[in-house]
Amino acid sequence: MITFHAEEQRLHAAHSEFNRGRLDVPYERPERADIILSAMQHAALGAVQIAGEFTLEHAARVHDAGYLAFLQSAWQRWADAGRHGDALPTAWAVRCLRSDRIPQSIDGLLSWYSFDTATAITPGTWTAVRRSMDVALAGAQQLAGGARSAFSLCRPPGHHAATDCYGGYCFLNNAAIAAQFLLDKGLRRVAILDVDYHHGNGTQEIFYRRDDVLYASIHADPATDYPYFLGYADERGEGLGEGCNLNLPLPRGTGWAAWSAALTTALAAINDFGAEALVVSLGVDTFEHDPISGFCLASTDFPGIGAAIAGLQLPTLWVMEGGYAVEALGANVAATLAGFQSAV
Ligand code: Q9C
Ligand code: ZN
Repeated sequence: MITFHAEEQRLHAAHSEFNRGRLDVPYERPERADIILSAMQHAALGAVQIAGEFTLEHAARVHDAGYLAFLQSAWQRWADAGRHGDALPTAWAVRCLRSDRIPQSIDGLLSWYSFDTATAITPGTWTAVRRSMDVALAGAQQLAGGARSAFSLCRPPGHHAATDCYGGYCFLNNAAIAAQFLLDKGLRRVAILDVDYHHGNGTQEIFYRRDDVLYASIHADPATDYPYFLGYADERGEGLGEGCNLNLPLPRGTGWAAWSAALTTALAAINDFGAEALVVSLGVDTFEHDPISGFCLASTDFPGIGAAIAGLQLPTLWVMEGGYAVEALGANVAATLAGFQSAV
Protein backbone atom coordinates (compact mmCIF):
# COMPACT_ATOMS: atom_id res chain seq x y z
CA MET A 1 0.00 0.00 0.00
CA ILE A 2 1.42 3.37 -1.02
CA THR A 3 1.32 6.14 1.59
CA PHE A 4 0.74 9.62 0.13
CA HIS A 5 1.60 12.85 1.93
CA ALA A 6 2.70 16.43 1.21
CA GLU A 7 5.21 18.64 2.99
CA GLU A 8 2.98 21.72 2.76
CA GLN A 9 0.39 20.06 5.01
CA ARG A 10 2.40 21.34 8.00
CA LEU A 11 1.76 24.97 6.95
CA HIS A 12 -1.57 24.94 8.79
CA ALA A 13 -0.24 25.80 12.25
CA ALA A 14 -2.65 27.54 14.60
CA HIS A 15 -1.66 29.10 17.90
CA SER A 16 -4.81 28.23 19.76
CA GLU A 17 -8.22 26.64 20.01
CA PHE A 18 -10.83 27.66 22.53
CA ASN A 19 -11.69 24.62 24.61
CA ARG A 20 -12.85 23.98 28.18
CA GLY A 21 -12.81 27.67 29.02
CA ARG A 22 -9.31 28.46 27.83
CA LEU A 23 -7.13 28.95 24.79
CA ASP A 24 -5.05 25.80 24.31
CA VAL A 25 -2.37 24.91 21.80
CA PRO A 26 -4.45 23.07 19.18
CA TYR A 27 -4.54 19.30 19.56
CA GLU A 28 -4.56 19.10 15.77
CA ARG A 29 -0.96 20.23 15.18
CA PRO A 30 1.63 19.85 12.42
CA GLU A 31 3.71 17.25 14.25
CA ARG A 32 0.82 14.79 13.94
CA ALA A 33 1.61 14.34 10.25
CA ASP A 34 5.36 14.09 10.93
CA ILE A 35 4.75 11.40 13.55
CA ILE A 36 2.51 9.30 11.30
CA LEU A 37 4.88 9.74 8.35
CA SER A 38 7.81 8.54 10.41
CA ALA A 39 5.81 5.52 11.58
CA MET A 40 4.92 4.65 7.99
CA GLN A 41 8.53 4.99 6.87
CA HIS A 42 9.55 2.48 9.52
CA ALA A 43 6.57 0.14 9.14
CA ALA A 44 7.60 -1.33 5.76
CA LEU A 45 3.99 -1.38 4.54
CA GLY A 46 4.92 0.04 1.14
CA ALA A 47 6.36 3.10 -0.58
CA VAL A 48 5.90 6.62 0.78
CA GLN A 49 5.29 9.24 -1.91
CA ILE A 50 4.57 12.93 -2.26
CA ALA A 51 1.11 13.52 -3.78
CA GLY A 52 0.83 15.30 -7.12
CA GLU A 53 -1.43 18.32 -7.56
CA PHE A 54 -5.11 18.20 -8.50
CA THR A 55 -7.47 21.01 -9.53
CA LEU A 56 -9.98 22.55 -7.17
CA GLU A 57 -12.76 21.29 -9.44
CA HIS A 58 -12.63 18.04 -7.47
CA ALA A 59 -13.47 19.94 -4.28
CA ALA A 60 -16.23 21.84 -6.11
CA ARG A 61 -17.98 18.51 -6.75
CA VAL A 62 -18.94 18.36 -3.06
CA HIS A 63 -18.40 21.89 -1.70
CA ASP A 64 -20.21 25.20 -2.33
CA ALA A 65 -18.46 27.65 -4.69
CA GLY A 66 -18.88 30.60 -2.33
CA TYR A 67 -17.43 28.54 0.50
CA LEU A 68 -14.35 27.64 -1.56
CA ALA A 69 -13.86 31.29 -2.57
CA PHE A 70 -14.11 32.29 1.09
CA LEU A 71 -11.56 29.70 2.26
CA GLN A 72 -9.05 30.81 -0.37
CA SER A 73 -9.31 34.48 0.53
CA ALA A 74 -10.00 34.35 4.28
CA TRP A 75 -6.47 34.84 5.60
CA GLN A 76 -5.77 37.77 3.24
CA ARG A 77 -9.02 39.45 4.20
CA TRP A 78 -8.19 38.96 7.89
CA ALA A 79 -4.71 40.44 7.36
CA ASP A 80 -6.21 43.34 5.36
CA ALA A 81 -8.34 44.10 8.41
CA GLY A 82 -5.10 44.55 10.37
CA ARG A 83 -5.24 41.25 12.24
CA HIS A 84 -2.17 39.18 13.01
CA GLY A 85 -3.35 36.33 15.25
CA ASP A 86 -5.40 33.26 14.31
CA ALA A 87 -8.65 34.00 12.49
CA LEU A 88 -11.48 32.64 14.63
CA PRO A 89 -15.26 33.17 14.46
CA THR A 90 -17.21 34.94 17.18
CA ALA A 91 -20.95 34.38 16.56
CA TRP A 92 -23.26 31.98 14.72
CA ALA A 93 -26.58 32.15 12.90
CA VAL A 94 -28.40 29.78 15.26
CA ARG A 95 -32.17 29.20 15.63
CA CYS A 96 -33.14 32.67 16.85
CA LEU A 97 -31.23 34.58 14.16
CA ARG A 98 -31.57 35.00 10.40
CA SER A 99 -29.63 32.77 8.08
CA ASP A 100 -30.75 34.19 4.75
CA ARG A 101 -28.23 37.06 4.55
CA ILE A 102 -24.54 36.33 4.03
CA PRO A 103 -22.47 38.95 5.88
CA GLN A 104 -19.88 41.05 4.03
CA SER A 105 -17.14 41.63 6.61
CA ILE A 106 -14.45 39.07 7.31
CA ASP A 107 -15.69 38.66 10.89
CA GLY A 108 -19.22 38.00 9.72
CA LEU A 109 -17.98 35.60 7.04
CA LEU A 110 -15.83 33.59 9.47
CA SER A 111 -18.97 33.06 11.53
CA TRP A 112 -21.17 32.34 8.51
CA TYR A 113 -18.94 29.55 7.21
CA SER A 114 -17.90 27.90 10.51
CA PHE A 115 -19.45 26.10 13.44
CA ASP A 116 -16.91 26.03 16.27
CA THR A 117 -14.02 27.77 18.04
CA ALA A 118 -11.49 24.98 17.55
CA THR A 119 -10.67 25.63 13.91
CA ALA A 120 -8.46 28.67 13.34
CA ILE A 121 -7.41 29.98 9.93
CA THR A 122 -3.70 30.90 9.73
CA PRO A 123 -1.43 32.24 6.94
CA GLY A 124 -0.65 28.73 5.65
CA THR A 125 -4.07 27.15 6.16
CA TRP A 126 -5.31 27.27 2.57
CA THR A 127 -2.07 25.86 1.12
CA ALA A 128 -2.11 23.03 3.67
CA VAL A 129 -5.80 22.32 3.08
CA ARG A 130 -5.31 22.20 -0.70
CA ARG A 131 -2.42 19.78 -0.31
CA SER A 132 -4.39 17.62 2.10
CA MET A 133 -7.02 17.32 -0.64
CA ASP A 134 -4.26 16.39 -3.12
CA VAL A 135 -3.11 13.66 -0.75
CA ALA A 136 -6.63 12.20 -0.63
CA LEU A 137 -6.99 12.38 -4.40
CA ALA A 138 -3.59 10.77 -5.03
CA GLY A 139 -4.79 7.79 -3.02
CA ALA A 140 -8.13 7.71 -4.84
CA GLN A 141 -6.28 7.80 -8.15
CA GLN A 142 -4.34 4.70 -7.08
CA LEU A 143 -7.62 2.88 -6.48
CA ALA A 144 -9.02 4.09 -9.79
CA GLY A 145 -5.90 2.59 -11.39
CA GLY A 146 -6.63 -0.80 -9.85
CA ALA A 147 -4.72 -0.75 -6.55
CA ARG A 148 -6.17 -2.85 -3.72
CA SER A 149 -5.46 -0.08 -1.19
CA ALA A 150 -3.70 3.21 -0.46
CA PHE A 151 -3.13 5.38 2.59
CA SER A 152 -3.72 9.12 2.27
CA LEU A 153 -1.93 10.75 5.18
CA CYS A 154 -4.17 13.83 5.14
CA ARG A 155 -3.66 16.77 7.45
CA PRO A 156 -5.65 18.82 8.25
CA PRO A 157 -8.42 16.23 8.54
CA GLY A 158 -11.74 16.52 6.71
CA HIS A 159 -14.78 14.64 8.02
CA HIS A 160 -16.36 17.58 9.91
CA ALA A 161 -16.24 19.84 6.83
CA ALA A 162 -19.70 20.07 5.22
CA THR A 163 -20.86 21.49 1.88
CA ASP A 164 -20.37 25.07 3.09
CA CYS A 165 -19.08 24.88 6.68
CA TYR A 166 -15.76 24.26 8.38
CA GLY A 167 -15.13 23.11 11.94
CA GLY A 168 -13.62 20.31 14.03
CA TYR A 169 -10.15 21.07 12.58
CA CYS A 170 -11.54 20.36 9.07
CA PHE A 171 -11.89 22.63 6.00
CA LEU A 172 -12.20 20.44 2.90
CA ASN A 173 -13.79 17.02 3.28
CA ASN A 174 -10.95 14.86 1.99
CA ALA A 175 -12.84 11.56 2.25
CA ALA A 176 -15.93 12.95 0.51
CA ILE A 177 -13.83 14.48 -2.28
CA ALA A 178 -12.06 11.14 -2.74
CA ALA A 179 -15.34 9.19 -2.81
CA GLN A 180 -16.78 11.60 -5.38
CA PHE A 181 -13.59 11.24 -7.47
CA LEU A 182 -14.09 7.46 -7.56
CA LEU A 183 -17.71 7.91 -8.67
CA ASP A 184 -16.57 10.36 -11.34
CA LYS A 185 -14.12 7.71 -12.57
CA GLY A 186 -17.05 5.40 -13.20
CA LEU A 187 -17.78 3.54 -9.97
CA ARG A 188 -21.48 3.29 -9.21
CA ARG A 189 -21.46 2.83 -5.44
CA VAL A 190 -18.88 3.83 -2.86
CA ALA A 191 -19.08 3.32 0.91
CA ILE A 192 -17.46 5.55 3.50
CA LEU A 193 -16.72 3.92 6.85
CA ASP A 194 -15.89 6.47 9.54
CA VAL A 195 -14.09 5.04 12.58
CA ASP A 196 -13.00 8.37 14.09
CA TYR A 197 -14.19 8.98 17.67
CA HIS A 198 -16.30 11.92 16.50
CA HIS A 199 -19.27 11.75 14.15
CA GLY A 200 -18.34 12.91 10.64
CA ASN A 201 -21.13 15.43 10.37
CA GLY A 202 -19.69 16.92 7.18
CA THR A 203 -19.52 13.64 5.29
CA GLN A 204 -23.04 12.73 6.40
CA GLU A 205 -24.44 16.09 5.29
CA ILE A 206 -22.72 16.00 1.89
CA PHE A 207 -24.19 12.63 0.93
CA TYR A 208 -27.41 12.64 2.99
CA ARG A 209 -29.80 12.77 0.03
CA ARG A 210 -27.83 10.49 -2.27
CA ASP A 211 -28.01 6.75 -2.93
CA ASP A 212 -24.58 6.32 -4.54
CA VAL A 213 -22.65 6.76 -1.29
CA LEU A 214 -23.30 4.87 1.93
CA TYR A 215 -22.01 6.67 5.01
CA ALA A 216 -21.52 4.42 8.06
CA SER A 217 -20.04 5.82 11.26
CA ILE A 218 -19.12 4.50 14.72
CA HIS A 219 -18.70 7.41 17.11
CA ALA A 220 -19.35 8.93 20.51
CA ASP A 221 -22.98 9.75 21.29
CA PRO A 222 -23.65 13.35 20.20
CA ALA A 223 -25.75 13.82 23.33
CA THR A 224 -22.45 14.01 25.23
CA ASP A 225 -19.77 14.61 22.63
CA TYR A 226 -18.69 16.88 19.81
CA PRO A 227 -20.12 17.72 17.25
CA TYR A 228 -23.23 17.60 19.50
CA PHE A 229 -25.80 18.44 16.80
CA LEU A 230 -25.58 15.50 14.41
CA GLY A 231 -24.78 11.80 14.61
CA TYR A 232 -27.88 10.23 16.21
CA ALA A 233 -29.03 6.76 15.23
CA ASP A 234 -32.32 8.04 13.78
CA GLU A 235 -30.50 9.91 10.97
CA ARG A 236 -30.94 7.39 8.15
CA GLY A 237 -30.73 9.55 5.02
CA GLU A 238 -33.43 11.47 3.16
CA GLY A 239 -35.20 11.17 -0.18
CA LEU A 240 -33.11 9.04 -2.55
CA GLY A 241 -30.59 8.68 0.26
CA GLU A 242 -33.03 7.08 2.67
CA GLY A 243 -31.30 4.04 4.19
CA CYS A 244 -27.85 5.15 2.95
CA ASN A 245 -26.74 6.65 6.27
CA LEU A 246 -25.90 4.48 9.27
CA ASN A 247 -24.98 6.06 12.61
CA LEU A 248 -23.79 3.80 15.41
CA PRO A 249 -23.35 6.10 18.43
CA LEU A 250 -21.75 4.56 21.51
CA PRO A 251 -21.40 5.80 25.10
CA ARG A 252 -18.22 7.22 26.61
CA GLY A 253 -16.15 4.45 28.09
CA THR A 254 -16.85 2.03 25.23
CA GLY A 255 -14.12 -0.59 24.84
CA TRP A 256 -13.24 -3.16 22.20
CA ALA A 257 -16.13 -5.59 22.79
CA ALA A 258 -18.92 -3.10 22.06
CA TRP A 259 -16.89 -1.11 19.54
CA SER A 260 -16.01 -4.16 17.45
CA ALA A 261 -19.64 -5.34 17.56
CA ALA A 262 -20.60 -1.99 16.01
CA LEU A 263 -17.89 -2.47 13.41
CA THR A 264 -19.41 -5.84 12.48
CA THR A 265 -22.79 -4.13 12.02
CA ALA A 266 -21.25 -1.39 9.85
CA LEU A 267 -19.34 -3.89 7.70
CA ALA A 268 -22.51 -5.92 7.10
CA ALA A 269 -24.31 -2.75 5.94
CA ILE A 270 -21.46 -1.90 3.57
CA ASN A 271 -21.55 -5.42 2.18
CA ASP A 272 -25.35 -5.26 1.69
CA PHE A 273 -25.05 -1.87 -0.01
CA GLY A 274 -23.01 -3.40 -2.81
CA ALA A 275 -20.16 -0.91 -2.64
CA GLU A 276 -17.49 -1.17 -5.34
CA ALA A 277 -14.90 0.66 -3.23
CA LEU A 278 -14.46 1.71 0.37
CA VAL A 279 -13.11 4.95 1.79
CA VAL A 280 -12.17 4.68 5.47
CA SER A 281 -12.14 7.87 7.53
CA LEU A 282 -9.39 6.71 9.86
CA GLY A 283 -9.38 8.41 13.23
CA VAL A 284 -7.43 6.80 16.05
CA ASP A 285 -8.86 9.14 18.69
CA THR A 286 -10.78 6.06 19.91
CA PHE A 287 -7.54 5.22 21.76
CA GLU A 288 -7.88 4.92 25.55
CA HIS A 289 -5.37 7.70 26.24
CA ASP A 290 -6.58 10.20 23.65
CA PRO A 291 -6.57 13.62 25.37
CA ILE A 292 -9.95 14.84 23.97
CA SER A 293 -11.92 11.59 23.61
CA GLY A 294 -13.66 9.01 25.76
CA PHE A 295 -13.45 5.51 24.25
CA CYS A 296 -11.12 2.83 25.59
CA LEU A 297 -9.50 1.05 22.65
CA ALA A 298 -6.02 -0.28 23.42
CA SER A 299 -3.10 -0.13 20.99
CA THR A 300 -3.44 -3.91 20.63
CA ASP A 301 -7.01 -3.46 19.30
CA PHE A 302 -6.09 -1.46 16.20
CA PRO A 303 -4.79 -4.36 14.05
CA GLY A 304 -8.22 -5.98 14.48
CA ILE A 305 -9.89 -2.94 12.90
CA GLY A 306 -7.69 -3.26 9.83
CA ALA A 307 -8.16 -7.01 9.59
CA ALA A 308 -11.97 -6.80 9.86
CA ILE A 309 -12.09 -4.13 7.14
CA ALA A 310 -9.88 -6.27 4.89
CA GLY A 311 -12.57 -8.94 5.12
CA LEU A 312 -14.85 -6.81 2.91
CA GLN A 313 -12.45 -7.53 0.04
CA LEU A 314 -13.02 -4.09 -1.46
CA PRO A 315 -10.54 -1.62 -2.95
CA THR A 316 -9.87 0.46 0.15
CA LEU A 317 -8.64 4.02 0.54
CA TRP A 318 -7.54 4.97 4.04
CA VAL A 319 -7.92 8.69 4.71
CA MET A 320 -6.39 10.11 7.89
CA GLU A 321 -8.75 11.98 10.23
CA GLY A 322 -8.23 12.48 14.01
CA GLY A 323 -6.02 11.06 16.77
CA TYR A 324 -4.32 13.30 19.32
CA ALA A 325 -2.35 11.06 21.71
CA VAL A 326 0.87 11.96 19.93
CA GLU A 327 3.00 9.45 21.84
CA ALA A 328 0.95 6.54 20.43
CA LEU A 329 -0.41 8.10 17.23
CA GLY A 330 2.16 6.67 14.82
CA ALA A 331 2.02 3.19 16.32
CA ASN A 332 -1.80 3.09 16.33
CA VAL A 333 -2.11 4.16 12.69
CA ALA A 334 0.61 1.79 11.51
CA ALA A 335 -0.93 -1.05 13.53
CA THR A 336 -4.33 -0.52 11.90
CA LEU A 337 -2.85 -0.56 8.42
CA ALA A 338 -0.59 -3.53 9.22
CA GLY A 339 -3.66 -5.44 10.44
CA PHE A 340 -5.35 -4.70 7.12
CA GLN A 341 -2.29 -5.57 5.07
CA SER A 342 -1.68 -8.91 6.71
CA ALA A 343 -5.32 -9.91 6.22
CA VAL A 344 -5.69 -9.04 2.51
N1 Q9C B 1 -14.77 19.64 24.50
C1 Q9C B 1 -11.36 15.38 14.56
O1 Q9C B 1 -11.08 14.44 15.29
N2 Q9C B 1 -13.21 20.02 19.96
N3 Q9C B 1 -11.86 16.53 15.04
C2 Q9C B 1 -14.09 19.34 20.82
C3 Q9C B 1 -14.92 19.14 23.14
C4 Q9C B 1 -13.25 19.67 18.55
C5 Q9C B 1 -12.15 16.70 16.44
C6 Q9C B 1 -14.20 20.02 22.14
C7 Q9C B 1 -12.85 18.27 18.25
C8 Q9C B 1 -12.71 18.04 16.76
C9 Q9C B 1 -11.05 15.33 13.10
ZN1 ZN C 1 -12.11 12.84 15.87
